[in-house]
Parts: sequence; C-alpha cells; structure tokens
Amino acid sequence: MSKTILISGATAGFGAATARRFVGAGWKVIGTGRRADRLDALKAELGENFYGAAFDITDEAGMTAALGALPEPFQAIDVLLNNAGLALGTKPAPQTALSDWKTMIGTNVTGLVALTHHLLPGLIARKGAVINIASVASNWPYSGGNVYGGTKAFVRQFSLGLRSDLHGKGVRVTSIEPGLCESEFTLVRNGGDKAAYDALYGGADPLQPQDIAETVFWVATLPPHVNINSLEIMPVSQSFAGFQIHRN
Ligand code: 8X3
Repeated sequence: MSKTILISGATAGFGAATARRFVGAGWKVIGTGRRADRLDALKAELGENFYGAAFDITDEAGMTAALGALPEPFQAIDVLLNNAGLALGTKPAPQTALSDWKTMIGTNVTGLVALTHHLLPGLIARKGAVINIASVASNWPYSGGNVYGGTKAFVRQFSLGLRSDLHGKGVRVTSIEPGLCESEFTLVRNGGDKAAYDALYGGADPLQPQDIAETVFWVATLPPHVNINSLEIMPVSQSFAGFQIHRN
C-alpha cells in the first residue's frame, strides 16, 4: 500500500518540488498552502495521488477544518513535512518592523507547532515521521538574520526535543537545515525585488529545490531503524565567515 505525506507550504519552492518527488515515487501527497490556485495547478499536474488542502497555517480553525475534511484515501498520514515558513527582510534588528517579526514567528513557530500537535497522535499510531525544514540560520547567526534565525533555531531544537519525547515510539524526527537555495523564498524575503534576487544567486550555483526534495525523500525512505537527527546542507559556494570586530 502506498504511503502518505503531508507537505505544508506546497505551493512553491521546496514544498512543490517535494510533492513532485513523492508523487513520482508512488506516494500519496497532501499539499497545503494559502494559494488554492497553485494547489489546483499541482493537482492538474500530479493527478489523483495529490490532494490540495487550502488553508493558512496561522489560522488554527481553518487548519483543523481542512484536516478534518481530508478524503478517506488521504487520512492515514505517515510523514509530516513541516516546510511552510518564510523570512522577511535582511536588515539589522533596529531597522525592522515588529509586524514582520510577528509574521515570521506566527508561521515558522506557532503554525508549525500547531500542525505538528494536530497530526502527532496519528503519526505515533502509524510509527511515522516528522521532517522539519529548519535552516543553516538555525546554526549560524548572521547579520540581518535576527528573528528569522531565531525561529529556525526553534525549529531545529523543537525537532530534537520531539525526538527525545517520542523515544521508544518508533517515530522518526529530522531537522533539515538548508543554506542558499534558489526559490521564491528570496523574493518573499526581499519584498519581490527581482534585481536583488538575481544578484544573490548570480554566479553562486545555489542549491535548487529539487536538491532538498531529494534529501527529504532519502530521509523519509531510509530503513525504519535509521533516524537522521539533523542535516545541514549548503551549496559548495557557501561557507563560513569570521566574527566581526568593532574598533574605536
Ligand atoms: C535560508 C538560508 O542561507 O539564506 O534559510 O540563511 S540562508
């Protein structure tokens, strides 16, 4: 019998690529997101093994209603991919809007834990898996990362804590921490500035959403006794810089 994965934020980037990867391998995929037209387009592309559940992850009542209305063939979820998330801005903390910080926390933290809490009983019953998309920003502070990095550090640590809490239950939990990857994520982060988007990726040969989809598929299909705890991935072109020192 084919397995089922629920992918939050399936309307673009990692989420859409991962939906294609899993449907291509015969899985059933529930893709969630706010943009129903994008989910409809994925449904038209991927066929009967894809189901689009349109809701905003920050709307808990909408989430509960949409999950309660899943068609019978999609109700037994084996894997939850917590992919929905966003960054807003790259400016230093004093130059940011509090509303942007709250939006990031609302989606990356509050929405993610709500969806996880909702699906956890079924995942435990099926000895399933939770795969969370964190970030290199979980592990490495950088200027302008502020609250985005904070939310992603939460995602990584929540993953590890969840794994500890689920000890002995046969549920796998993984934090995947991607670095520079070419996707709509960057357009959202910089307010739709295409020139900044092109400049960021120019000559960098960044990761592509398919690279992350392949990684998620590998993690999800390892033998059941193998758990990847955390996995940080960068393009070869990205590495680490030194500390900054301010001198008088
Ligand atoms: C975002 C990746 O490299 O911009 O999660 O911090 S990076």
